[in-house]
Amino acid sequence: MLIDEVQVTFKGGNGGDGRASFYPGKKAGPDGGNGGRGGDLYIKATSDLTALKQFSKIRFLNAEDGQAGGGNKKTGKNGADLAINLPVGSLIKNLETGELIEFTTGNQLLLICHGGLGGKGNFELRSSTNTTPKAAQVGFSGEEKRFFINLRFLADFGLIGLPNSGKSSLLNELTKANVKVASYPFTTLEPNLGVFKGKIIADIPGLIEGASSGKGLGIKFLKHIEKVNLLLHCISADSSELLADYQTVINELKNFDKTLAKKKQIILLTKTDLIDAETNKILIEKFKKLKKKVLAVSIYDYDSIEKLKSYLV
Ligand SMILES: Nc1nc2c(ncn2[C@@H]2O[C@H](COP(=O)(O)OP(=O)(O)OP(=O)(O)O)[C@@H](O)[C@H]2O)c(=O)[nH]1
Ligand SMILES: [Mg+2]
Repeated sequence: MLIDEVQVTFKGGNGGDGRASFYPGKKAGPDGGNGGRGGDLYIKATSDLTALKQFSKIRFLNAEDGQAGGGNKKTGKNGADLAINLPVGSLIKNLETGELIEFTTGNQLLLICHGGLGGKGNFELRSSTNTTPKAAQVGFSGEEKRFFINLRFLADFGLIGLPNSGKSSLLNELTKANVKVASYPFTTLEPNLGVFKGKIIADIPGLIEGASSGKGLGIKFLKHIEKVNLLLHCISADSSELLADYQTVINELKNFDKTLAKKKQIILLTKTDLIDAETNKILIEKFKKLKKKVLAVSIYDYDSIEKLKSYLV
C-alpha cells in the first residue's frame, strides 16, 4: 500500500541548558559548563521501501536534545543528529514558506532543521562588568518546521501491459516483492513496488482499452511511472492478438500523456513456456519490426529471467 500524503512536524534538538555552579573553597568562582548542542535533523532519500511505512502513525520527529552543562566547566553532551529516510521521489513542502524540495536521487542528504545551541554556563558568561554571574543561559530551541510530504517512489523501471500479462509475476521474479499473482485480470489493484539491485521496479495495475478515460484501474497510477527510465511492456505470448495488445496499451499511454508514450520501452514477451520455440521466433520477429528491443521471458525459464536481469543492470 502506498501512503501518499502526510503532514508532519520535524524539529532539531534543543540545546542543553548552561549550568550555574560555583567552585568551592579558596579559588571560589563560577564554573558552570555550557549546554551541548541539539542534534540536527536531516532528510535522506532512500530506495528502501520500508521508508513508506514510518508515517502511518508518527507525525512528529525530532533530533536528540543536547545535555545540560555540568559543574567544573563541563560541557554537556551534544544531541545526536537524526536522519529521516524518505523514499526517493518524495516531494516535501514547507507549510510556512511554501518552499518545495524534491528528492530525486538515492542517498541525497539535506539538512532540514538545525539543532539549537547550548546555553552558556556561568563560567563562560563572566565579563568585566559581572565577574561572578549567578545565572546561566537556557539552551536554545531547535528549529521546528511543519511539512506536507508527498511520499512517492520514483521508479526506475515500470512494468506495464494488459491485465493478466504476467507483470506481477515478473516483479516477484526480479525482486523480493512477493505480491499477489492470479489467473484473472485486475489481480493488482494498487501499484506494487520492488527493489532490484537498488533500483525500484513499479508494477502497475493492468491497462485496458479506455483506461485513459477512466476504465479499469491502471491509469490513475501512471503518475508513478512518469519518471521511470525504462518501461517494460509485458505482452502475453499466448494471446491471439499480440500486436493489437501492444497497440491498445500504447494508445492508452498516448492518451494519458504523450511524453509517457515516448519513453524508452522494451517489449517483454511473457509466458513463452506456453508456446513452442518456432512460434516464439516468429513472434519475436514480428515485434522487431516495431524497432523495439524484445526479450522473451517465462517465469519457468531460469535463463530467460537471468537475461532480463542482466539487461536491466
Ligand atoms: N505459464 C506461465 N504462466 C505465467 C507466467 N507468468 C505469469 N503467469 C500466470 O499468468 C497469470 C497472471 O499473472 P500476473 O502476474 O498476476 O499478471 P498481471 O499482469 O500482474 O495481472 P494483473 O495484475 O491482473 O494486471 C497467473 O496465473 C500467473 O501464474 C509465465 O511465465 N508462464
Ligand atoms: Mg498484477
